[in-house]
Amino acid sequence: MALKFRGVDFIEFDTLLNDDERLVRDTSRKFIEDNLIPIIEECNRAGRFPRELVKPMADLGFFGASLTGYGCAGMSTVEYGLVTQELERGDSGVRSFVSVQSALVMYPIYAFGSDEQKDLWLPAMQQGEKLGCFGLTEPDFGSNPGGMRTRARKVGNEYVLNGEKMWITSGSIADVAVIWAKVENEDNNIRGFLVEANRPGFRAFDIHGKWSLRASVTSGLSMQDVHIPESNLLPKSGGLKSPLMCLNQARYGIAWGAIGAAMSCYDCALQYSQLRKQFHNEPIASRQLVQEKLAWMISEITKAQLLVLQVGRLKDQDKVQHQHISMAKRNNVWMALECARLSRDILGANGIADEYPIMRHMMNLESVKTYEGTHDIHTLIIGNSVTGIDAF
Ligand code: TGC
Ligand code: FAD
Repeated sequence: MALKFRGVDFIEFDTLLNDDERLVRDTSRKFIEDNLIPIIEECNRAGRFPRELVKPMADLGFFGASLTGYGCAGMSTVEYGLVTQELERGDSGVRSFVSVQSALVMYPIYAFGSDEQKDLWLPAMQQGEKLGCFGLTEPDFGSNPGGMRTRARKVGNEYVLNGEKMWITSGSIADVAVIWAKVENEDNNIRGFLVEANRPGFRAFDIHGKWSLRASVTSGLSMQDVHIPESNLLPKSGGLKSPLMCLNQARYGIAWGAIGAAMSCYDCALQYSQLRKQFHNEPIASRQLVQEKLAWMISEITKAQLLVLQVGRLKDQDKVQHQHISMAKRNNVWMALECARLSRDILGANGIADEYPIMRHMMNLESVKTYEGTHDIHTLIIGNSVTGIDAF
């Protein structure tokens, strides 16, 4: 039984949005409803990224949406957040693709790149003609990227890169990878490099057997004596702070995206509970235990909306701090995962079938809880912020 999404707004949250924000949200919602919802279960089963959506998403301005110039849409950060909310209501994997292209590849080129790099890559990436990936995590360094082993050595007017990156979204479909490496002859300073996928010695291989983010490509990257010209160094990058600045952009989008996944689960469970009858021929929605689950979900979704909207408003005013974003990512992804579990429960056995979106969201959210800083790493970031004590 297909249940059509009806939107979720308990406290007239929409009145906190301006006309432009509502327009962006509604346009994104319609796009997802018309183009992603009809194919996502097939993509999830097949483990297929819906590449056919790249061009239409580019046409709607989804890539580099909050950047200005280079053909980018120049959206406010709240508008960009509403786009990611709608994308993730469709599927976390498709939102992941957009997050990486926008926040983790276009943003570092925009923030740390030379004019030549920006002119070369940003318009093509905005158009979806070129795709990117972001290589920070390594097989032995996930939560602690500062320990990375990937090295760059300056030799004449080139850099030579060696190392391994792991769990890289869009790795094998990317035309260019933003690779973070320690520069040996620069005191092991962490710098960002643009590595084109066709460079000799660069290899991307897909990670198979995922139970999560099946509609997204996840890869490992191997670099063996990859020579790149010095013009491929992101000149304004330097230190671990640079990749962490990119993560702030992406974590913010995830905090909105998770609300989308939660809305999808909640609205499905609510509609189902009103239709499903057990005992006395009455809907399960009439039972207190079911209502408690629905009340918990709508309360948490509403609190998550208010939290991320405030973080977005601060970001638009250039007042946001990274611990604010950590709180929104941590809370909203946890909240969404709990909503997925409660919604699955309300659907009983039907909850495990991919006729409904819930189990797919639940599996996806397990990755979302881990990537971009695990739930517990964000706990420690907030703990550090309030106590001043580093407990990593
Ligand atoms: P630490 O000494 O604390 O920090 C190093 C420097 O960075 C500054 N800093 C930040 N700056 C901007 N934004 C942030 N969020 C920042 N966090 C810290 C810090 O002030 C310091 O600056 P300075 O000037 O003193 O040098 O570094 P640490 O090595 O102790 O690590 C701290 C920690 C745990 C917070 C950090 O390493 C971390 O966040 N770990 C989690 C790793 C992570 O999130 N990886 C994500 C990989 S990408 C990904 O998952 C993409 S999934 C995409 C998708 O498919 O959607
Ligand atoms: P670990 O760091 O080994 O952590 C394992 C457990 O230990 C976690 O529960 C963690 O919270 C806990 N832990 C670690 N340190 C501490 C501590 N000090 N105190 C308490 N607990 C601790 N990375 C990229 O660079 N680019 C990408 O595009 C990308 N895409 C991804 C896509 C997917 C589908 C997934 C699953 C991951 C992706 N990642 C990517 C990697 C992701 O960022 C890492 O998985 C994440 O940072 C956690 O690292 P880890 O998996 O090595 O776990």
